[in-house]
Amino acid sequence: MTIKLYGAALSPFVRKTRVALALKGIEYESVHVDPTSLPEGYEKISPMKRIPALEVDGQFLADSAAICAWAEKINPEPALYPTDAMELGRTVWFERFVDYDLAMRCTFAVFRNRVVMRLIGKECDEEKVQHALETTIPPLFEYLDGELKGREFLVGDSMTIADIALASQLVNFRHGGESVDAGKYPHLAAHVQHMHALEPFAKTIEKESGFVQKVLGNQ
Ligand SMILES: N[C@@H](CCC(=O)N[C@@H](CS)C(=O)NCC(=O)O)C(=O)O
Repeated sequence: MTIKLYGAALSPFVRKTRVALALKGIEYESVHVDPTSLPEGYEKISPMKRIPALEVDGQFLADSAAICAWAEKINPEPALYPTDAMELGRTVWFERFVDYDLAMRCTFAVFRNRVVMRLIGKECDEEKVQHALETTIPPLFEYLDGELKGREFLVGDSMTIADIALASQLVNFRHGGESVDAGKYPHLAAHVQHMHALEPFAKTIEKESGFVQKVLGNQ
């Protein structure tokens, strides 16, 4: 099987996919695709022209959720999706909540302004960042904190794709110079600390942080 993963470093969705593939021991070739300057014909690979996308023997899959679901079937161990019906439903819900609602605020408001804008030579809209930090992020963190109370993982007793998706978005929050306040959200802060210390997150964060610091230091 020839597998190619199209994407770029710093994308939380690409990182999520890479972590899942690494945990499952699925090997692939990394193809760098910058979403701001896509290769010609990329819409054939990803109809909405987003990263990540996967190519398997000439067939394509777009979206991190689709790629991770594929990986689960290709290599079921370690299981990242529960077998119990309600637990599976809750895992899919948290993955979606994190990839859309949390991403909108932590990645597309905070990280994009603080890091990506600078990377492309534009101004950071700090007002947007502050609005996210003060208004739109707190209710989501509160919800996640409540869900993690007394638990190591979001669903069941082992790591699922929901934990990986959450930890991946919070890497971008961290690159944006922010962290989860352990005083306000102790359970969420403990979860992120635990997840970010695990491989392959730890090494990835170290590598990416060096790059982000360089970008920010060059301003
Ligand atoms: N739901 C998608 C989101 C992917 C996504 O938004 N990727 C960003 C990079 S972080 C992208 O490609 N943006 C370019 C665009 O939307 O035009 C997934 O989970 O893969």
